[in-house]
Amino acid sequence: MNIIFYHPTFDAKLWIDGITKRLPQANMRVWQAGDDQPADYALVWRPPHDMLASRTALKGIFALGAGVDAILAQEQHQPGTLPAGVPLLRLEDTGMSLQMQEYALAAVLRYFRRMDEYQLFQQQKQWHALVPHSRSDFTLGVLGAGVLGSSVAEALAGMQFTVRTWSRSAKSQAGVQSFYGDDQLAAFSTGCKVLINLLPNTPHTAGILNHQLFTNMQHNAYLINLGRGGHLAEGDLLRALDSGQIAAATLDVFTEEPLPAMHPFWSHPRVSITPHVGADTLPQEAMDSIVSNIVAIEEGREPAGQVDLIRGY
Ligand code: NDP
Ligand code: OXD
Repeated sequence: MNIIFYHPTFDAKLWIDGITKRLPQANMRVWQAGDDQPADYALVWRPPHDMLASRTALKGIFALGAGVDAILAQEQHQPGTLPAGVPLLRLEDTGMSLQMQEYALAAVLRYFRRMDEYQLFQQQKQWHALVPHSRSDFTLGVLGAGVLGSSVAEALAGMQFTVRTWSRSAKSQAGVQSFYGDDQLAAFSTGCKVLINLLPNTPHTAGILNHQLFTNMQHNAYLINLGRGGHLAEGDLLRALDSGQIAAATLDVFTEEPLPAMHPFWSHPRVSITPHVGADTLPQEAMDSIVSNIVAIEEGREPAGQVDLIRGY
């Protein structure tokens, strides 16, 4: 079995050693330009067009992350990036859910307990107690109720917050109110104090964090974007921060990464930035999952995490 690997930053040796330890029959190599030798599987992140273009004999392409918007966008611009008929598989959880729960809880509790405001008071040497937020007014909305969104909703509901999710299909999750479909987006967002975005970036969801959505929320609401930069209408957020519609935002993902030095988000006093670290790909967990999927394919079973190319996630 031949496996090719391409990732712009990951430690290739760690991945080759890890996969071949789990699958001793595998012969794995880093793909280099010009390599057109046979391969059965590919493990990739933002692969060069030439890597996969003519490889219709592949049995699976494994994206080394949860979101597949970059590789699908590449396919749009350079058709053939993904060879026809080859399944594209993504990472489902593999240790990302817990990281997302940590991030979302940290950001929500910082706003709920007004830590961001006390931080500013400290800079001014102000000893001033604010009125605590009330849980009953602090409705949390999670956009996306998939692997990561549902896990975040569960953690927040476990902290006794009122939690809603929004997805394409209806969900049934203890302690969480499910809204679904375009028709219910307004009802979902109306009255939310915090929105946490964990949608995949697709043509349908791009730009969804916009003026209309912000005005449905409570005044002085909070935004936490953990999905993709393409979900956010940046100008709308800056205007909503100016008007007080949005009190503060925590942003982990951006249209252009790294965020350019001149971008107004960097110096905005009510924008908190992290460098796309909501949930990292954990190599050992990811390798376990990829190898069990390869074994499934080899044994003729359905692998997990298959991307629906039409839906875009
Ligand atoms: P899933 O595919 O498991 O979940 C996606 C969810 O979004 C599903 O609930 C789906 O609805 C919903 N959804 C998709 N399209 C629509 C739509 N048009 N209208 C309403 N709901 C929609 O993905 P994951 O939870 O694994 O990951 C979500 C995203 O998180 C990734 O795509 C990636 O962009 C981002 N991410 C960010 C990271 C970071 O470090 N910041 C790390 C990892 C991921 P339904 O369930 O009905 O299909
Ligand atoms: C991912 C990401 O999709 O890193 O895994 O954002």
